[in-house]
Amino acid sequence: MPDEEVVVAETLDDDGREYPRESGGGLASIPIIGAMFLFPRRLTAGPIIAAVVILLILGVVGFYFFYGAGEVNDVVIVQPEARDTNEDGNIDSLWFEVHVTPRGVRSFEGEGTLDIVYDGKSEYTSDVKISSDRALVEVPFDRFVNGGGDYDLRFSVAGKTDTEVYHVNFVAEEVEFDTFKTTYMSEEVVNISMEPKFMNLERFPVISQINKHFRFIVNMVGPEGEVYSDTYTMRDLNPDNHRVSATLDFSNMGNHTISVEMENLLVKASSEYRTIDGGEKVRFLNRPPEIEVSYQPQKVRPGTEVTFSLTGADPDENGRVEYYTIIWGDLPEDDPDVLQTVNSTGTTTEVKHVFDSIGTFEIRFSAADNGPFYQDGEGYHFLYEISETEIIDVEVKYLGR
Ligand SMILES: [Ca+2]
Ligand SMILES: [Ca+2]
Repeated sequence: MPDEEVVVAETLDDDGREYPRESGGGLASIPIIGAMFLFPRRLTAGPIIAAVVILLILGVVGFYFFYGAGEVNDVVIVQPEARDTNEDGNIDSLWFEVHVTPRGVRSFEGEGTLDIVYDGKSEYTSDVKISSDRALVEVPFDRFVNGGGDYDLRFSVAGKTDTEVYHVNFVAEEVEFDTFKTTYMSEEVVNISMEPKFMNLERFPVISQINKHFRFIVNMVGPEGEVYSDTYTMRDLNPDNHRVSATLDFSNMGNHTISVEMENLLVKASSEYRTIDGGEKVRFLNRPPEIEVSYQPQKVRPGTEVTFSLTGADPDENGRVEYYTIIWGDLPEDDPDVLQTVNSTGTTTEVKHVFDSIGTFEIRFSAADNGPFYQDGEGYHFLYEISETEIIDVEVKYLGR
C-alpha cells in the first residue's frame, strides 16, 4: 500500500536506519496517519488519545484559571453603617462590606481603593485587600469626618467603581451654655448647662449612641482670681439628653467668669468642629443679707422720738450690708427712707423717727448687700441682694390711756 510506504519512509532516520515497523492498517490507519503529521514517529493510538485528552484538560484548566483573572465585572458597597468598634457603648466607626463580581470563574483576589469624599474634597484614602471577592472595611470616624452632611464612599477595583453616600449627623457646630443659681446640699451653687447644637441636618443624631465621645471643658475664674477647670464627658453627666449640667461651688461672692469648650472626639483633629468655643459668661453668687430690728422706748407716744436699731449681716464671705430701706407706715409708701451704712462691716445702724399721730403702724425694713457688679456688652450691672422684709407693728398711743 502506498500509504504504508510513506509511513516507512518517515520512520527512517537521517542515517537511513529503519525503525521497527509499526503494526497497523485497516480502519485505524487513517487517524494514525493524520496524527503522525502532528506527532511524527512511532506514535500509536493510545498515547495520542491521551495527549489529546491532556491538551483538552490543560485548555479547560487554563481557561478556568486565566480567563478574566484580575478583572471584575462589578463592585458593590453593601449598606454602610456605624459601629462601636472599641466596644465602649458608643458608635465610633463607619463599617461596610464590598462585594466584587469577577469576570472569570475564579474568585477575585487583590486590592481595591477606598476614597471618602466630603464637600468635593478627599478626606480619606486607603488601599483595601479583597479576598475571595469580598472586603471588610472599617474606618474610624475621626479619620475622615470633617463636618456634618453627606460623604461619598468610592470603592474602586480593576477599573470598576461603586459609590455610596453615608450621612454624618453628629457634628455639632455650636455649643450653648447657660448658668443658673440653685441649692445643692443646702449650699448655693451655680449650675452650668451645656448643649451641643446640631445644625443643617435632616436627621438628628441619637445622642446616647455618640455622646461618650463628646467632652466639655469648663473653666472658671473666681472673684479672687482663683482658677477652676474641669472636663466633663457628656455621657457621664446625662447619657440620653443633649443637655449637660455641671455644678460649680461659688464660695466667694462676686464675679465668676465661666467659659466652656466642647470637644467632639469623633471628628478629625484638623476639623474646625473638633473643638467648639462655647463662649464666656460672667456670673456671680450672692446670698441676701439678713436683718434684725429693735426699737426704744417700747411704749411709743405721739410726737416723741423713737430710736430703731437695724442690725444687718451678709452671709457671703466678703459681703456686707450696703444700705437699709425703711417704709414707715405713717409716710408715703413710694418714698421710703434709704440709709447708707456708715461702717465697713455694715452691722448696726440707728435711725430715729417721730410718729405724729396715734395708731398702729406697720413698718417694713430691708437690707441690701454690697452685691457685686458684672460687666457685659450692655455695661455694668449692680447686683444687690435684698433681705427678706422685716415687719414691725408699732402701736402709738398716749401714755396712761
Ligand atoms: Ca465606641
Ligand atoms: Ca450677699
